[in-house]
Amino acid sequence: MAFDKTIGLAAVAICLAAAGCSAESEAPAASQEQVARACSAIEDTPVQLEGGTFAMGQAEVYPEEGPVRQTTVDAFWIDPHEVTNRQFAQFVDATDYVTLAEKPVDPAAFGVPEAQIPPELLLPGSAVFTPPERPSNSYSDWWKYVPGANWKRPYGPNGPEAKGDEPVVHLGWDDMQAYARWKGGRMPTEAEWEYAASAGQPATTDQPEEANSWQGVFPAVNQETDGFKGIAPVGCYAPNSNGLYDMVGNVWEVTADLFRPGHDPADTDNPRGPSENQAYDPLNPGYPSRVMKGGSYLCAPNYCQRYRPAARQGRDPGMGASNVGFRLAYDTPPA
Ligand SMILES: [Ca+2]
Ligand SMILES: [Ca+2]
Repeated sequence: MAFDKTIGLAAVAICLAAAGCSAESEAPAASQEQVARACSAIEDTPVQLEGGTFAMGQAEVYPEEGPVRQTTVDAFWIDPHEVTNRQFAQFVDATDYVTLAEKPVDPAAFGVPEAQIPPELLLPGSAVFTPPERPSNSYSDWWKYVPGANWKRPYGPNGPEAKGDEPVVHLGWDDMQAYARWKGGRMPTEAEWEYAASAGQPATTDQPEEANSWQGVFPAVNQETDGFKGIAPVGCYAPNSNGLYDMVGNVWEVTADLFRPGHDPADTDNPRGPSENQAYDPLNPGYPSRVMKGGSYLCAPNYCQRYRPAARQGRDPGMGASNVGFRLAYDTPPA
């Protein structure tokens, strides 16, 4: 299945409803009140997980996360951390690959006459979190389509370059697939990802201390008591008992499964999500959204309590964002 660079309706609304599209966005600055974090260099070697059965899903938080059902996954390997800019650069150096965000947008993707599309929306770019000055409950107030934003320049053309040890962002589904093929891996299923992230621990609604999330009232007040206002390098927080870093928080991680609100209670043996016909993302209707997991540095108690293994949302395959990344799974021991 191949997707052109499509921009979902939700993403279009982001830009049309916002004050406009900006040429750059705010790069998170260090705070004097930051908690110093000891970020350790982590091996890239994937971790082997035994198969097992676990309680997948979570009840009584968000309706799309239930029902809870005992789910079995076979053994697999998984990356110990989110794919980093350093790793993605190795792929690009070897293949000259050009990501979706670095290409002009096809006007046909909008589904409206081209004359109605602001020209800047057709420039290469991506969705960047840009904190509003005032409290707001509308995501169009903090997401902006920024021409020139891509994995190399996560905050736009005038922002800092991507740092090698931070997770790669602003990738579309095809970009992630291309990297996976080159690397000899694949996207994890949602069940594999959640099994790896939950690591045998019971579900909780507590905001985790060992994860990069948001402290304060989102989107206006970021207390950053966890040490990072924006993306953190991988490995700044303690790993889970599977030896996996930043499963929860830092950046959302796209999985192989198509999205549909809620789990199929009968699909419990190595589930792979709904078929294309059954998939449906209410936030992005008409597009084959993929499930992304674990929340990001933007998840706060007052807005997005998705700093949990069971947390899931749909992700438009045609456009990345500044808080969405991925990691790979493998069926055989990686070279
Ligand atoms: Ca944070
Ligand atoms: Ca993550």
